[in-house]
Amino acid sequence: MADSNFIDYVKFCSRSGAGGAGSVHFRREKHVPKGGPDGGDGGRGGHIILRGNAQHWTLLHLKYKKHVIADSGKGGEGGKRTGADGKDIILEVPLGTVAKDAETGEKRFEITEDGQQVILTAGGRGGLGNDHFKTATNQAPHFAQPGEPGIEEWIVLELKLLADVGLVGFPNAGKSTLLSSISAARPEIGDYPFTTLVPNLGVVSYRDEKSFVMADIPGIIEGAAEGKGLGIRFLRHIERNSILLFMIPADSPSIEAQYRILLGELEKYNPELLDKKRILAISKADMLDFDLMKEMEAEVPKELPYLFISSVSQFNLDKLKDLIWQAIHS
Ligand SMILES: Nc1nc2c(ncn2[C@@H]2O[C@H](COP(=O)(O)OP(=O)(O)OP(=O)(O)O)[C@@H](O)[C@H]2O)c(=O)[nH]1
Ligand SMILES: [Mg+2]
Repeated sequence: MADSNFIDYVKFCSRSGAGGAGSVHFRREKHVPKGGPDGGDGGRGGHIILRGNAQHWTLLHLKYKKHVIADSGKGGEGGKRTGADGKDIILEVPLGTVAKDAETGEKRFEITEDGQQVILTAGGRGGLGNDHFKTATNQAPHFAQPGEPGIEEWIVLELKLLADVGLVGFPNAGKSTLLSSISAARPEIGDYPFTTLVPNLGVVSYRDEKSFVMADIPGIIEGAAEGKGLGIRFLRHIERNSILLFMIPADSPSIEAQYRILLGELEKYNPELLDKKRILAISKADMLDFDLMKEMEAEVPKELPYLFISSVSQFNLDKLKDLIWQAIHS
């Protein structure tokens, strides 16, 4: 089975703490019979905060958290003492985590750096103590501000993988096989469609200890944008990749037609995906002889660099790495 511990979507209720109430208090000292107001401010309610952590690769650790609740701030006290703030709750998330409002689907922010902290749900402000409300006409205010309530909201976190190259292809094109032959990743491989159900990442080492990261995602088919096959849920993983490697098997009836279908599905999902650099790998070239390869070259789309490759015979895999490396770094 594919790694079912890969969780790239979680939904939970996020509740920040209420602010503490401001205090109504008057100074009492031995020789000051009618002391002025000295009620302190209430403390801030605890925030719910997201923090980027490069050691995390999935949202699995948040899967069973349905409610995340921060403490309220404490009330202010006499002697202008401010109440303690409610404790913040910090959720560690992998880089590439996008926070959204679950009800509207609206994107709030994205965590892209290790240690980056962003407040997801802000704690309520503490109320001001009566000390703040003294005026010329009211020297002894008997009121203070209440604390601001906390916020309760449903949040969705989605993970986009941070890879340099994203593999795009129909099921069975040989994407997982390529990843396993040029990296240490061991995705499942099968001679049936939709072998890959969750994305896999692999680090591909390149000349002189250089490397890049490749993402193998489930195959997409015509109509994916309308939910066919596994749909396009996984396409968000390639939104962050700097280049796209299209993979079409050499035994396809028409390379050009398949390429156009894939392109069309990407465009329907997010037209910005078409701004990325593309490379075409015509896979399973071990099934072709040299003459057939020459013949097929005529019908390969000319708008992008292409290579015939074979993961089985290792044909052109080094050249493919060169091409990818150049595209990433140009
Ligand atoms: N002859 C040949 N067969 C290959 C090559 N690469 C992959 N295959 C075969 O093609 C089939 C599909 O390979 P996968 O790597 O699972 O394909 P995929 O694109 O990951 O498929 P999905 O995960 O279903 O989207 C398997 O039976 C592989 O053995 C190749 O270079 N040559
Ligand atoms: Mg696969």
